[in-house]
Amino acid sequence: MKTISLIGAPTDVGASVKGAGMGPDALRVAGLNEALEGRHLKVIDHGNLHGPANPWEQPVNGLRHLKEAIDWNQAVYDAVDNALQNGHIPMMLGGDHCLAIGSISAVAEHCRRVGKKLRVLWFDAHADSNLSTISPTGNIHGMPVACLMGHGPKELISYGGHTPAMKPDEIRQIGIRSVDAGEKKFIHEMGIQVYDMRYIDEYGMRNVMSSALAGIDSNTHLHVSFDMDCLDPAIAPGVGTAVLGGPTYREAQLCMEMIADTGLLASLDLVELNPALDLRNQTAILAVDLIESLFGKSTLVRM
Ligand code: NNH
Ligand code: MN
Ligand code: MN
Ligand code: MN
Repeated sequence: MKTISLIGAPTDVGASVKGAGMGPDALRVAGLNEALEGRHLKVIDHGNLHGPANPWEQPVNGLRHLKEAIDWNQAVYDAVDNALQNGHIPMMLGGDHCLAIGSISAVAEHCRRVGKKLRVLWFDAHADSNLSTISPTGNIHGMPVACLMGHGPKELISYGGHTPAMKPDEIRQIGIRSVDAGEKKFIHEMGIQVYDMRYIDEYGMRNVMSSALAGIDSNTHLHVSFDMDCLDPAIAPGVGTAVLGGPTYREAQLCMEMIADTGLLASLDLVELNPALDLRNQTAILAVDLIESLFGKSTLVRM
């Protein structure tokens, strides 16, 4: 039986919209633990990590709340590292997406340790590839991909002791539809594979997922970093930075089911859920529904 380590990281220090810090508890209220147990998984809920309060300051040198982001990511790194060393599947419940820096740094370090290949699927409306010099906001939740590729403040790019934490060919971005001008240049320079919404429209989600999963094998550690704002705001209103025109419910389910079919999912981030902007916890309930599919729940009738 697989064991899931739930790691709550209740902070919004990486954002400028308040509320993502309530995400972990909203997911628990929506029945996350019970849903996972229903998938025949053992669940260890480690509760919520502790870290600095959000000072709600303006950016300094293009970075908002750098010190707080460093501390939160260290706590996430340590907790995810611990779960992986214990052979568990860490599920980091954000919190804003800056926390993926610590989470994926720990995952990448684990892969180096055990000799596994890493594949990260990054579901998001945004590219999260900003640098302090080009970010229009200074919000660190817009920078985790750049940090993981070794571009960012030194404390944020060296958690595992290896910089860059990961290589551009280890990540696939899916659902992207809001990219800042500087990010576009960075993505092209790095050669990151992006399945933007236009690509999804033209080729269909099935082809996108087949392509995003191409090349994985039994020695691959599959990590999903799921920003709830990836989804269309019509079904997921509880996010701080909603962007029109995301994947539908069925498209999102297909993504989850195709990942489940690989049997290789080994770690997960569920981030950017903002209960303060949600309607009767519907976005958290949707997240739990999608996570069930990610762990093999299926409506398939065909044999
Ligand atoms: N690109 C914008 C920024 O850097 C928005 C980032 N917001 C997110 N990213 N929610 O996933 O500020
Ligand atoms: Mn994001
Ligand atoms: Mn280590
Ligand atoms: Mn986003």
